[in-house]
Amino acid sequence: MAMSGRKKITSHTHTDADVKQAAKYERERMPQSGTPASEIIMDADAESTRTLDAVNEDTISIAIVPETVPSENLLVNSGFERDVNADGVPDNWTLYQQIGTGSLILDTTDGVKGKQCLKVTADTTASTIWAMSELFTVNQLKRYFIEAWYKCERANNADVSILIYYYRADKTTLNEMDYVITHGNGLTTWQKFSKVSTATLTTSKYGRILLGVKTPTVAPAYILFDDIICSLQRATVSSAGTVAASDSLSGTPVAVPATTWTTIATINPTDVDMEEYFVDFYLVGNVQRIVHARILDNTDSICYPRTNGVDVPVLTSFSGAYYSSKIQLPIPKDVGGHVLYLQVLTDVPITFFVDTTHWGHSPHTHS
Ligand SMILES: [Ca+2]
Ligand SMILES: [Ca+2]
Repeated sequence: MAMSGRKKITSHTHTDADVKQAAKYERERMPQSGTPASEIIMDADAESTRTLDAVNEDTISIAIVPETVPSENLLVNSGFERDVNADGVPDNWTLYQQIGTGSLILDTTDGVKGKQCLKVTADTTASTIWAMSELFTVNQLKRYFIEAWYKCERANNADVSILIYYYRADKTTLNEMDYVITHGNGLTTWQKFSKVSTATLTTSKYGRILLGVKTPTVAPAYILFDDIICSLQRATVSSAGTVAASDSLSGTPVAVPATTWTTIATINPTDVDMEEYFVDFYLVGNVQRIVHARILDNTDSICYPRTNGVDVPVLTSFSGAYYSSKIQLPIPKDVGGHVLYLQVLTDVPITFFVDTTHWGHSPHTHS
């Protein structure tokens, strides 16, 4: 996990070699261009990142989920440099002859990056021939950044096609598809095309990229592909998409019975492409007491804070003249579109006023 590299950077005992190694590690984890994670971690914002890590890992040990590391390319052998079994076909890519006949081979004489690329050929003008990637896991309603380099045998042959298939949980039932480009006109020089695709159906659990030659105007025809990216979409700049929302102090007090987790505020995050979410809340109670507090992600049926799958509610002490307390709870994942409940538990009945502020954060970026 990237966290091990990040911990090394934020240590106060690291050496220059450690920092260089960790920075290299972080760069290699980000196949897309943009601000390397290492810059974010080591620049002036490092203090806030370190504080967050300390909260997550050391104080309450919230499990880090994949969504919180820099987005990675979900494709295996995305540059077509690997052919371990030396059969002339790039490993991890499969021929799919949807209509007619064609072929899928390695081209060892060209490529936009490295020494090799993929060559997909359609034999006739009726052929639709694809190279299919391995399956990768997708999350419902999340956005995926797809980018591909391609170079056509013939210019303006109306044959460039790239799409993403989304599958149901059984990995075989096609649930929805999204064309990145279809019947596109390409050139005989390397071109790049990119798109953000959304898994719109909640039942879409796996994805796969298809690179193809679709019913070319003149045939046979081939298209070269190289340096393909499909990764979870990130914000365009750090914390882009953040929408801080503040709910004014509740005019209606909420009566919380003893020994029952009770919802005292409902939160609807509207941010997009964030990696983590924060809920600040200010409670005023009519009893001087210690209470438990947590966030219930009602969409995922998971409570935060949590560690190793176990809920770890925070304790807060109400003291002072107004029996008040201010708490911040981090949620280490993208909860955009989810419904969050702020809940408290007490051993005696208490009536609360609550004021919440909440916002998303995106420390890693996607240019
Ligand atoms: Ca390559
Ligand atoms: Ca092979």
